[in-house]
Amino acid sequence: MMNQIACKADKNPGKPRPDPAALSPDPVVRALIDKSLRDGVSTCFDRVQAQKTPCTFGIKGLCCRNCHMGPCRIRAGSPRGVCGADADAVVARNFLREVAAGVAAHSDHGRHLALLLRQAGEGQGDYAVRDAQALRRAALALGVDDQDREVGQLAVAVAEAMLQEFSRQEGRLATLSLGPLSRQSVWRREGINPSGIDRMIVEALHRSHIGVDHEAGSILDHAMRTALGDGWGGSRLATMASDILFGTPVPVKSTANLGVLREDTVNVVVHGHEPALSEMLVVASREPDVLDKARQAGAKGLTLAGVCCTANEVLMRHGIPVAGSFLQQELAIVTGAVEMMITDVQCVMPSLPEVAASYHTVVVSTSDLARTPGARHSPFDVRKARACARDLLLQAIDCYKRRDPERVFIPRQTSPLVAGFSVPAIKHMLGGRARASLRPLNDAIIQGRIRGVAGVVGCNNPRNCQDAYIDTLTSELLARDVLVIKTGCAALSSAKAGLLSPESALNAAGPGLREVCEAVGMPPVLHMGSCVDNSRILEAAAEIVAEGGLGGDIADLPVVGAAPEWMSEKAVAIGCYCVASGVDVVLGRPFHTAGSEAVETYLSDGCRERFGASFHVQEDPARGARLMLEIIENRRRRLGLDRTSERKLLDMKDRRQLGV
Ligand code: SF4
Ligand code: MSK
Repeated sequence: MMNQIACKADKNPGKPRPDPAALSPDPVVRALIDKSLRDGVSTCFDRVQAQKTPCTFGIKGLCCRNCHMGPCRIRAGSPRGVCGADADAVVARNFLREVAAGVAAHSDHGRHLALLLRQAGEGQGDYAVRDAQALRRAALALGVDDQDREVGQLAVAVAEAMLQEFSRQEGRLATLSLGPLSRQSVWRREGINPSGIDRMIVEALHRSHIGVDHEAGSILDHAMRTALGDGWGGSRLATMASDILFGTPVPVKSTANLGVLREDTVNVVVHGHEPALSEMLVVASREPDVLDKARQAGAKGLTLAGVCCTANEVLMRHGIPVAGSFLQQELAIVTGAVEMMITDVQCVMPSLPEVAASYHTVVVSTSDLARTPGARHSPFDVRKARACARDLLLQAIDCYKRRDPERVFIPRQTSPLVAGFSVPAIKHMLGGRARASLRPLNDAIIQGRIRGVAGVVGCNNPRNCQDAYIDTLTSELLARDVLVIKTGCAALSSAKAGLLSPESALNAAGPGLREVCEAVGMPPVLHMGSCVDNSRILEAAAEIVAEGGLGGDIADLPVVGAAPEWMSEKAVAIGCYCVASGVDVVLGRPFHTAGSEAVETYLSDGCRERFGASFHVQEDPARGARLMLEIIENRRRRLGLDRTSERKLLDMKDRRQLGV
């Protein structure tokens, strides 16, 4: 019997204000949706009702507005646009543009961090290299000679090498060499090696301009190429630069859900994706004179909390509490207890200032590329980072005086969690300081105690019952002895559900997984970071291959990915680079590609034949879990691991006999 987390069905979908119980299993979310209704505030949970019936052309990918002879809608009576483009070309071009936008978002984040790393290396501003080991690892990965270079010089050289990956005009990305050799030959064979990250994005827009690339297969090959430039390029560089500047995460305790906000403190919520400002806000929030100012304003202190992936960044490195995931950004303000929401880029709802207008909250935008009408714009100057961060906190303290206690309601529920599982941290956990290694994990998978590894990632989407798919899937995989790794808002769903608490996760784990995790002191659900940190999942997959015993390629490993409640274009890019890297991906919601059989066939059978992995759509969480288990078991069968073997410590001779 599958352990399904249920949302009550909305019995009256036509009514404008839905029953909160239909929208989320999380009592905190339900209570605050109730409050939003009482306060007369509209949130995404209301707006989605008005958008219940999406455009049938849009949902199939059949609407083209790439030139002004259109827009054209492809349908039975008019199977071609004015220019002559057919359904396959239109759907494929729309898909490619989604991938390009997702890659652009992740990679621009990576570029900003590479620029910040160069500045830190030059000794300008308030940032410095915090993790010299991460710097040396990055130098090795990028082929930068680290001999006789002091840390600052090396940081500049590494940053320059990173920036070259964006602008490279010819030849393949250097960071592709971080993939297993067998995978590199698949990319070469299939002609999808990306060159410079920016060049791939530009080419995606060029190819999908009117009158350029009209062949679905060729267009989709470029989608895969561009996406690889994200997973092994832009996102990987973002993660590397963050680790160098702010430290490679190690396990850290914290708490999740809106109950982390406090009635007696100034509450500041950071929101978005890039860690530069939020890191400095962490520093400033601990400065004695800032805390004195908060006390002088009548508060007992200052609480810094996060939503979305900025939350994940400061959680992973500092244990800053998590207020919630993507769908909780408006509800954080609805508590009436948030003085300031400080936003940077991506996943920031433009409705925030309107919600804030019903309370005393000030919404601040800090990036010149992300302005929102109604938000106070306070551009973040990385050269004066600490001063900017202090100034924002002092403004937030000022807002506290305007808080109306009558409007405050903070549901008390919170969940304890442990996060901070970078690949070096996992290796250290498994093998100790002297023998840090993934070997014990590979051995446990070979023995069948752990059946495989599942990456459960991506967003929340108000068209789904929030968290329900993610929570059901995670519980079911754990019960079937699958190690679950998490990033993004999917990690925050599990945090709220208590599954990032090692004790609760161990209770939910099957006997084999539990035994291994208890023996090595590792939780069965590992939070690996933000959306760009999906690159850590690729890093882990490559290291599992290198460790040996589970085949020679990522497509051989008993691993599988899922994006149960995804919504963003970044998730489309992530899905593509995972599949092109050999990881099957289960989507809880379909792409907008149903209008073209050729495109759907490419993404399923075509990808399977060429990359050894493909996309699967399953909208039911219990069936989604079964599908993921089937994928894992099929891969085990191909490796000859379909029988649970006697418990045996493998020596080198045994490993050789496994045909590694
Ligand atoms: Fe229509 Fe072709 Fe222009 Fe698209 S590119 S809007 S299909 S004419
Ligand atoms: S924040 S992209 S809603 S995971 Fe990275 Fe969450 Fe998805 Fe944004």
